[in-house]
Amino acid sequence: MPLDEGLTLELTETVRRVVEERLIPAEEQTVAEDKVPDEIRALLRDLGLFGISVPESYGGLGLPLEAETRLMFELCRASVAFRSILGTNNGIGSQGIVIDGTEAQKRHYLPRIASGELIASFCLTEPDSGSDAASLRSVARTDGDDFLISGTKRYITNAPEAGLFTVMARSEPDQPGAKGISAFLVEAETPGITVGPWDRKMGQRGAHTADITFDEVRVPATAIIGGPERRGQGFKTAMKVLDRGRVHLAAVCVGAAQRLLDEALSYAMDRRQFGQEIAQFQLIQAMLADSQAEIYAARCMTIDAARRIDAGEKIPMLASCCKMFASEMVGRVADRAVQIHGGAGYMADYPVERLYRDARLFRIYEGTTQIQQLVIARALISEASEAIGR
Ligand code: COS
Repeated sequence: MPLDEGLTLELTETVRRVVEERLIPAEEQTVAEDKVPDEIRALLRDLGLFGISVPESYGGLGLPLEAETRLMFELCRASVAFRSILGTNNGIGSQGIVIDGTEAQKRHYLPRIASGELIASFCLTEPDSGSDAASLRSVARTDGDDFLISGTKRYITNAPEAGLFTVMARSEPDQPGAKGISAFLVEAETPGITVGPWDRKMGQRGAHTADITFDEVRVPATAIIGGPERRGQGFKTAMKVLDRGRVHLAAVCVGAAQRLLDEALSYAMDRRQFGQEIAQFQLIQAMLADSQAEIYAARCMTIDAARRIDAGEKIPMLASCCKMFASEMVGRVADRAVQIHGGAGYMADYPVERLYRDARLFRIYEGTTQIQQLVIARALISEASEAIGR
């Protein structure tokens, strides 16, 4: 049984308080050290936030996606680095197991993922395979009953901390594209794995990504998500994981945008020019109002999509709509927040300078805006073709 509504509301309220009292005050330290402080990590673990989406029967909170998105609206008012340390455990690192895993895989991994003891990462992207995910070149060669995985994965979130990788690799060399790919559960301690230094990024300091190389990493056939019978089905697992992840990410964007608007409003009500608070000027008001309306729109879309997923609907097209709209929206809100701050918005003394850089990634990761457009348009054309019998 998932947490009941009262407890979920209580948790959301607690997260709101923790954001104000602990997370926002810890942002500067996180940036300076490029690392989320250990005590903050422990606090988030104690709240159960590493297992929001893991079913209760496997030690998680088992929240429906709608409740998860509401939590993200709150949590992501603080630097998204805090969300990032638990994001893969709730999303791309665990959902492959939750959606397609065997009972044994669920029992073995999910309780430790939910508690935060085990960090789980998702390895799809490669140096030569980003948007065109089905072109990935990592191979999983059979060797007796085992597979030997070789290849390089790139920009892997939480790789330096991870104990478990979901690795998409080509197990069927004669099958081109998506069909030849399997999803493997690979423990970080397995010989042959090298995690590179963490990447230097434009923003989101404290959230770590790194390259990983796999050199003949031996795993049994039972490491395939769903077991040996799901061999060759890994791309579909990855896409299903991303559908849910894109709605989660839209919620992250809503939270980040709300923070930017809060900062902009507070500055506008404080800053005086031409004899009055700049918030009294209609051109400033227009920027505030546009931001508010767009945040509200993204919030409604995200909740609607989450409810549909909770009800068992398959909605890849709507998930892409959410991710595209919300990530583009937070880009516009960030731009206006800097504009409202004027020269101060360009200075590192004010949080909007950093939040603006942090927001830039949302339009890129977990599928660029252009990939979301492609998914949306393809779905429209396919539905219309079916309707007219083409
Ligand atoms: N759910 C289930 N199955 C899906 C699916 C989904 N959401 N999307 C695609 N599939 C299935 C298709 O049905 C198809 O199976 P069949 O051949 O049996 O019909 C297979 O997967 C291949 O799909 P498709 O032909 O659409 O693959 P493409 O190579 O044309 O492209 C895109 C798919 C571009 C949408 C995909 O590569 C993508 O999302 N790229 C972005 C990757 C990304 O987000 N990376 C971010 C880093 S990971 S955090």
